[in-house]
Amino acid sequence: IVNGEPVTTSPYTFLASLQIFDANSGEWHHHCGAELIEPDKLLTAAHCVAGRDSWRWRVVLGVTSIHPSKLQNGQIERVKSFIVHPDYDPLDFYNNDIAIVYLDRRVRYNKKIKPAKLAFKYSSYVGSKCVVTGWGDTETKKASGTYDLMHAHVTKISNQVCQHLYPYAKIRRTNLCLFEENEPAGSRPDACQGDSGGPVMCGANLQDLAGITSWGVDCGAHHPGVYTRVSEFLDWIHTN
Ligand code: 4AZ
Repeated sequence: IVNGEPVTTSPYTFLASLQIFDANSGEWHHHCGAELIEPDKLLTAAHCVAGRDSWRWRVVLGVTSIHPSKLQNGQIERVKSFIVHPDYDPLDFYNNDIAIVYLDRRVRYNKKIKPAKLAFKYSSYVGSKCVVTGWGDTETKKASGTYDLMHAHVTKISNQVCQHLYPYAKIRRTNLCLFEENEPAGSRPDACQGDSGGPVMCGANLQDLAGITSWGVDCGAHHPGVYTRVSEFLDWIHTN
């Protein structure tokens, strides 16, 4: 997250750090965000997991700090498998950038671990503030991920405006875009690398899981963040 703030008491009780084991260092590394939707299922971005084995992955739930010394405060579960959306296309502007993560075991819900409420219908949310959160880079074009969870409040723009700002890309009904036009380039709150797969919350009290962080050109600069619009995938989510 660039130009955001640290999250102190987290309202993002469904948020997980999706982590991969690095056999060379013997360490687990944060790779993407993910959202708990059932005790043993999470949503993430397809581009986080497509074409990879599931055996060296885990999720960490119930923490704001993913520093290795802080993880005993949360729950850690191994990943059993992934289902990537069948129409995911990394060569077509990450079309259908959504995947389901299945866990080995069911996690126990508690005060810090609860499932997300999915946005249940196509809603414009245009002009309203949404919030995006994650452990990704805090500076564009620089590996600068954080152990402490960050979030940023960003205005939802229309797909039409978003398409104008991305003349060479295809912005679809299955996307939504966030962009802080009124801030100068460089100071705009935005998602960044490592926030992918994480949530966009919109609506009353920012309680609807409206989007999943997908892609963008740079962070906090001249281009909106582009997200997978969850409400367009409810049928696929329910059948999987
Ligand atoms: C990424 O590389 C990424 N500024 C995610 C979001 C944005 C840019 C890049 C949006 O995962």
